[in-house]
Amino acid sequence: MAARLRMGLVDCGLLCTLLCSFLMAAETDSGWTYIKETPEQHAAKMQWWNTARFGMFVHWGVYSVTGGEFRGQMPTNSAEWMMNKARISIADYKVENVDKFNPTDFDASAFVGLAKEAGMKYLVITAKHHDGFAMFGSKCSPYNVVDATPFKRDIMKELAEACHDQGIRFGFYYSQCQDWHHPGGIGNNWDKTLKHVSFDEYVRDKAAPEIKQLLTEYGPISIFWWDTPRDMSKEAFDSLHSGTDLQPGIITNDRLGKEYPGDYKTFERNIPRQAPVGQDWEVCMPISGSWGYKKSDTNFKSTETLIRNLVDIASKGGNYLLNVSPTGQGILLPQATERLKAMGQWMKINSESIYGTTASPFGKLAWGRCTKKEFARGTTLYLHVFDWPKDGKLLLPGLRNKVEQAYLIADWQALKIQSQDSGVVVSLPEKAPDDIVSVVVVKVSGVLDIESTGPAPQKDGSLVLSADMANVHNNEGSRDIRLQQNDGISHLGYWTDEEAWVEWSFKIDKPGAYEVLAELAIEADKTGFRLVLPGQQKSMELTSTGGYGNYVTKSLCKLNFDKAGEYTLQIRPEPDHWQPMNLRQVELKLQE
Ligand code: FHN
Repeated sequence: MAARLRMGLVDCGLLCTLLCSFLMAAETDSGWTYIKETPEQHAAKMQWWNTARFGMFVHWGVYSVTGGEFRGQMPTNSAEWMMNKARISIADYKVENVDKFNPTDFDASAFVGLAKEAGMKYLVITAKHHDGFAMFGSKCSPYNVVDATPFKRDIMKELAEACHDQGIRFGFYYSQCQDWHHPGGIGNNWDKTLKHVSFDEYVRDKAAPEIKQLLTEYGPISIFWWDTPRDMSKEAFDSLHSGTDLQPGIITNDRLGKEYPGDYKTFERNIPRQAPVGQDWEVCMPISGSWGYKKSDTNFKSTETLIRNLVDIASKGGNYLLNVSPTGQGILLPQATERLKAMGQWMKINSESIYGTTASPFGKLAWGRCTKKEFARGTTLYLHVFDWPKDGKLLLPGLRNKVEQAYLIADWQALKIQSQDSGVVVSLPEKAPDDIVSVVVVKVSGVLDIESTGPAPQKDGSLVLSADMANVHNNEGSRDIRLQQNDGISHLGYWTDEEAWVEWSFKIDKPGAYEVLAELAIEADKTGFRLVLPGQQKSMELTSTGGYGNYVTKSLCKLNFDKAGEYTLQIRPEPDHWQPMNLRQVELKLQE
């Protein structure tokens, strides 16, 4: 069958006005194949999102009534998983949680007002989490806040209106696969009263119609946040994803399933050391330990950590989706409220260094982070100083541009600058304007010109590529390579993921043959990896050094650098031969 263009379903009038501003689908013999937007369409759609940089995530459900507790039991996991972890029957969950959900203190305007005060530009809330309970007046399932609780109000409707009134972008989180209440949903293997039906019936009878309702009855929806993808049939994927065609320019994340990368990559709880290349991305993170309100959760991140996380993520070009957990009363704990207000105070003075900025043009900065805004005539650099230098000197390593202006964002105090071989030095006042992060603005003219400040060659031409100068390429999730320290010496550790790799960028001044030496510790009998340089690579197999703490310097091989210049060296695990190792440094020793 010749491919033919087909828009989304449902209302042709609505859809006709959405022409070409969102994903289109071409119907082919094998079913749906989504045609990605053009890069220009994608960039235009993401423009507000890439300006926002900061959003509020909200995990709120009937689990909040008991703060994750069930008849005295406190499951180990995040509170919204209580039904699963405590293997609670649907009947008991109804009695203990659903029937008691009555958040009479909930005030949508005040709630959205707090997000706005914190400097957040968008809000994503759990419309339905894995427990299957709809926090909106679902028309296809009575298992919802309007029909099944004493509260009887459509929380999603109230929040959608409050966000619209206050200029905050609004989005839904929807657990499209896991559903511990519907007999066709994934995940409930403990309640024997559940008479299972097919997953496709769950998609047809609940997920797809609820998604469609959320995307047609709650006004403009800017984000759809899928979660915990599982293998699904192509029909199921297409049925769920086609719902998003109902909202012009809606942004979706990467968690519908492997077929749909979505518009941006998500990281969870941890900030990647390096930004993913060529992708928009967001870190979601609970302000405390649990996503949903958990009575026993006192693990609130400090305001310093929260502000520095926001800065760190923005300096890598990503967004921070900070999660809060309303209680069964519909309010936030004071620990959360006070942190959000404090972040708002910081943003009141410094938000220009976050909103609409792009990633730092520098490598690692000893004193903090940098964001930037590029213009036709030049670039504005925002220097986020975590550690105020005692000598009052702030080095912008390798910067060659002419500096037009430098000042403190807090009070516009002009600052002296000096250009030197190592870069530009900004002279700072003795006292930092802000105890957590002080921002220095440096405006430079012309196209950014920054000399690589990777590892510098030593006098004998040799080079040390240390752990803390490595660019780490991790996959998302907990199996990350981590920069760790033992006895004050950094090493790359926890390298459990054979798809994770590291790389150094450096400059060779003296061409010639170099011996490659590595200082490393191997616990397993042996491990295999490759050294990769442009145009050449060498496979290595090393034997145990006796343990993760037993570092040995091993000669790996000889490499030729035919001419002086910039190079990159990668260390990549050899699939099926890899065993984790700790790596302190690689030395390139020039051979006489
Ligand atoms: O299982 C969920 C979890 O409860 C929470 O919603 C997080 C938020 O990103 N997502 C899943 C775990 O990755």
